[in-house]
Amino acid sequence: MCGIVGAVAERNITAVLVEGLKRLEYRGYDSAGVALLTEQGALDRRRRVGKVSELQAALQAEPLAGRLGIAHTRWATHGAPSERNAHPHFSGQELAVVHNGIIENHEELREQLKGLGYVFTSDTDTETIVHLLEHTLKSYADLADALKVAVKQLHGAYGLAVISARQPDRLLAARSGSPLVIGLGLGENFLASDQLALRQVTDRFMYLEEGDIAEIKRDSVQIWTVDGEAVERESVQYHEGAEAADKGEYRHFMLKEIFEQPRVVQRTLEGRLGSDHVLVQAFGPQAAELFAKVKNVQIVACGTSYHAGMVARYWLEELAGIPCQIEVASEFRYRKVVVQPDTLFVSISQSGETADTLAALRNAKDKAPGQGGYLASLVICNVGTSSLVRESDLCLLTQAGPEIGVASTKAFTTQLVGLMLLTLALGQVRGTLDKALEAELVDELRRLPTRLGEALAMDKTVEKISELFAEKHHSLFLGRGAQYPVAMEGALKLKEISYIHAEAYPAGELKHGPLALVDSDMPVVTVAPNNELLEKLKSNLQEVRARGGELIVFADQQAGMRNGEGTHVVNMPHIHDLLAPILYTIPLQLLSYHVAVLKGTDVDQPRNLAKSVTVE
Ligand code: HGA
Repeated sequence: MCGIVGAVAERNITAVLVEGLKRLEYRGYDSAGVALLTEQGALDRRRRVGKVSELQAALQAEPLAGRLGIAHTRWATHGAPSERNAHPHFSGQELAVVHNGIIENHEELREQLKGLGYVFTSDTDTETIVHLLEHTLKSYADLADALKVAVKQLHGAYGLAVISARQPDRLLAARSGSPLVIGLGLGENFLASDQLALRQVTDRFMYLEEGDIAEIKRDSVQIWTVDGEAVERESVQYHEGAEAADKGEYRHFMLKEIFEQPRVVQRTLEGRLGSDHVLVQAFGPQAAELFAKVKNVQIVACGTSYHAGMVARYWLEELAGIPCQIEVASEFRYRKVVVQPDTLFVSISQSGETADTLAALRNAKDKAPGQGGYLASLVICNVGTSSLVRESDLCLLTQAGPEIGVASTKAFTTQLVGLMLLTLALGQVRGTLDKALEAELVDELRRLPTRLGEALAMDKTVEKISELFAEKHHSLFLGRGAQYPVAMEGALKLKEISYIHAEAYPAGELKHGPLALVDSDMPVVTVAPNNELLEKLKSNLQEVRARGGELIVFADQQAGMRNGEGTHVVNMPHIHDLLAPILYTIPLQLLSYHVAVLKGTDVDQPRNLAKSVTVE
């Protein structure tokens, strides 16, 4: 959520830090700040509430230059978004810290440090870190030594970057629960919470692991484990072009990402399909052996990823004959669960750093298989270097590429593709999936990018329909079967970016309550399956029309649904029932996008939300 950027170089690095922040802005953006060691050898900072552009303006009005610096975009967890709470935080004039995460024992530390005479100037948990470190420096003169000792007293999660005016040749970093990556340059080195921030300056990266502490100088990097043991971390070359952080011809990142879906779905399928079957090895060398033992699946995820998991439950039970349970991670992690023998734990996360999902995985791994624990863990994730990927036994990486829009789009559809591959692989290995059906679905998956392109071509039709929402404050989304979670995802998108209250219901539940809300001010959006549930759904729609509700129906062109008074039917390309959830997501994404544009909201950075939720 928050973003960290740091640099140590022989040139002025202000522009590098600010550009890095801009690239991370999508993660969290209530305030931003930068601290530099100036030519006079003192630390100075600028902090502003709002977007990075506010900070940029402040830097233009009052320039700041230096060769060592740290910067931050904040998404407040402790203390309101305000200038005094914005990072970097100082202890005296010689030590500065930026922090991602949460220090759980901050109250206790604050009392202790106040007792030692430290004066707090913010309400953040982060400020306790900088004073604690200042205090530790009194006994351990070297910054790295002091940091190693100080972090031992922190409970919670952190990614930290530290600079000191007394040791002007180094940038210090510590990671526990929040990702950090070192960018390696020539005679200069960098640090960030996401490599995306640094692709402007380098394509060589070194990922810190849990507990690592790093001392980064212009021409060297030294890393220690949590126990103080010196370690080497492999450096890797990043290949993808830096264009991902660029909107190109599109007005918003969200729209660009919606239109990328045929390509990224194609990429997610690449190398994973045989002629008539899914390649099980795509899940890792031990996958076949493990999958053969799976008797149950437990899915855990948050937000949009949770909706992907809900679709997968229909697939896993129908296609692979495997009982499947699904729960949101923030609940699951705090609940005593009874684990059925031979249950595969599946997590889903775009970033692979979602704090609740990661905590759920760690809990799940507490007990050994056979002793009340899970058989194994598998993650469907978009970031190969993330904590969830590193800590799971198996993974399937989606190939969505960086997703900048806070409202998830291409991450969702590629997750669905990953989950369909998982379903087919499990069914295949366990012998519960009909071979002819597998071949048919593999064929359909190959055609899916084309179908998605056809759905995108309906953009103008959907844009026209979005006008129906311009003056509305509430709406209902209906679906049945595996289209119910698609309706939930459609409602979430509309809420997130247009701030219209939207709720999803399985269409059969309408008469058990929500029908009371239906009137001409409540548009009802329906994703119609083209299966045995269609006739039942048609009756549900009659119930809405009879109350004067305006209907927007996305239906298969072969379903025989017609436009009528108060009923707007959008004909969708024909697709296999089982893949319909992926296709029908597209018009719902477009609908929320166009409604948000009409309403004039901040599409890519909706209020109160942040990407990659790395705090609880
Ligand atoms: N707890 C710190 C940092 C918050 C954060 O990492 N958000 O994503 C603060 O509130 O400033």
